[in-house]
Amino acid sequence: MKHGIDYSLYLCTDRRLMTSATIEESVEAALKGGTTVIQLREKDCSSKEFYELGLRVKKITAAYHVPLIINDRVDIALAVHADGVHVGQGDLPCKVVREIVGPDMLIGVSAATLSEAVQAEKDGADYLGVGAMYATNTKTDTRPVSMEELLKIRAAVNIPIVVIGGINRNTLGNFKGTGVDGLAVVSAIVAQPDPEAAARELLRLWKA
Ligand code: TZP
Ligand code: MG
Repeated sequence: MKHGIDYSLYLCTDRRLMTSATIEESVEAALKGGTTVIQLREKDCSSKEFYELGLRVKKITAAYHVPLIINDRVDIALAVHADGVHVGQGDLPCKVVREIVGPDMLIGVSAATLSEAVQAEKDGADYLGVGAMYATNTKTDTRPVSMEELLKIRAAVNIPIVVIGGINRNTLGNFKGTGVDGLAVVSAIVAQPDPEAAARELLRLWKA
């Protein structure tokens, strides 16, 4: 699962914003719409709940042959046999995560600057989440990333890049031709009245 991943449409879950009754329904709708990577992002749940949810979501993503990435929690990623783990600049350092998870698990790193991006690649990251590209209400502690910085990052690293933060049907066109590998979204899928249709439309517009 680690190589040949399609990063085109990368969904981060958010139970506070979702229009679906459950995370599982939200994920499955996104997958039906063609979402290519799922990141399970849980901020306020117990380890046990996160673990059990992770096991249930893993079954769903596996049925669609789509990688499951766990946000922040290396222990949960290992426990549910996720395909990867995603860490921010305030989480365990990428180098340490690599020592823990071994060579085969995907590691994604959030980067908002050129130096963070270069360091992440050096430390064994498999892909980068770069943002926040635009203002977003989904996450409060974001740092803005300019298009200029994104292009510098793209030129400096060889690993795949997904852009995040305010990515939706109106903004995605700005990333065409930038060399980024995909779009990472939260509200543009999970908060929509029809998340499946929303995912399908984002993918269609991105590929057009
Ligand atoms: N990291 C940087 S911005 C962000 C995260 C998790 C939230 C993106 O949410 P949305 O709803 O796609 O703007
Ligand atoms: Mg984090």
